[in-house]
Amino acid sequence: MAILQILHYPDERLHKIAVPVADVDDSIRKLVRDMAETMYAAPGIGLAATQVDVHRQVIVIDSSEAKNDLLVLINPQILSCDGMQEYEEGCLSVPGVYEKVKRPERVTVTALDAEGRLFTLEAAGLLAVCVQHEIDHLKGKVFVEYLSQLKQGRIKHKLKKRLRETM
Ligand code: GNR
Ligand code: NI
Repeated sequence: MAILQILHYPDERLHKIAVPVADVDDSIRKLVRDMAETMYAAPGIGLAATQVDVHRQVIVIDSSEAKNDLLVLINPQILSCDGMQEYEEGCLSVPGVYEKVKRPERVTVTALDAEGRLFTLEAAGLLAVCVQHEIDHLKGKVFVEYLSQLKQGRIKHKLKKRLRETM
């Protein structure tokens, strides 16, 4: 297993569009294991392949308290969503920034698991937030893009400054 390097906003590679996985093979299962290790080590409750500069539709999530419920979503598709909730989001690609984002409260998603089997997930609350946040990453979208231009500019400035200081 390996800990992968996570891209930091405003890296333009975070805006690449991930392509679907044609075949869930051993190389994809290795990517899933490495992404899970990276997510748990961070620690985070989700990670999209885009964040580790792999532009394939692969997501890992574990929003359980005990950190023992790994969810793997390959080629996820949102079938339906309803309701609305506001949640203070964070992102491993935007360290130290937490901002409220409004999203649907419930989503129904289909995806392939690590064995390539199709399944349906009905998510609500934090899990629904996380699923939507990760699917956005695969589409090249970072949660700060839901914020005002003013806030986005401030966040870019802050992260670029921090990057300079740690070099
Ligand atoms: O670890 C994470 N926590 C989190 C909290 C609120 C809303 C979304 C998230 S996802 C984030 C990990 C991450 O950046 N995934 O892309
Ligand atoms: Ni994120």
